[in-house]
Amino acid sequence: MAIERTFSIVKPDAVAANNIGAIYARFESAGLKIVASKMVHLSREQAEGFYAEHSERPFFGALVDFMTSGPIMVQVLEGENAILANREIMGATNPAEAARGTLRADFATSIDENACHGSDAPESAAREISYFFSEEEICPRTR
Ligand code: IDP
Repeated sequence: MAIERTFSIVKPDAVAANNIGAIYARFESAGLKIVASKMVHLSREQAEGFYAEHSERPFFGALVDFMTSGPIMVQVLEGENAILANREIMGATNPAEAARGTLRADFATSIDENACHGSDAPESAAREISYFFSEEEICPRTR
């Protein structure tokens, strides 16, 4: 199986609810390794750039408001099929549709405030990782 890297965010709602550790525990217990991590408070420009593909959607303004409402944790996860594995750990975008035991079922309150982000493909993972991290900030495990 392929070892991949994916990009992940613990969104402002989940940071505010003190769920950083609970969410990181889900990644680690699923075998994903955190190889880079930091807390940031996005500017509007950073949030708009990150979600540029959604700029024409009706919810774009609310999404930027939410993503700049408080600090977030950004992290790079590494492991076998990490992109799909993380999407499965997260669950569906709308927590009302998310499978039991997923992050969004357990920690999200609405589609607008849905606790976490995870890249959906290798191309977006590479782009999103480089949006937040330099190569020097990523620390592959040596033991
Ligand atoms: P994803 O986060 O599961 O990959 P995307 O479709 O890429 O979902 O949407 C990005 C984010 O935009 C979602 O996580 C959610 O916060 C927000 N979003 C998506 N669709 C809607 C919607 O219909 N109403 C409100 N917010 C939405």
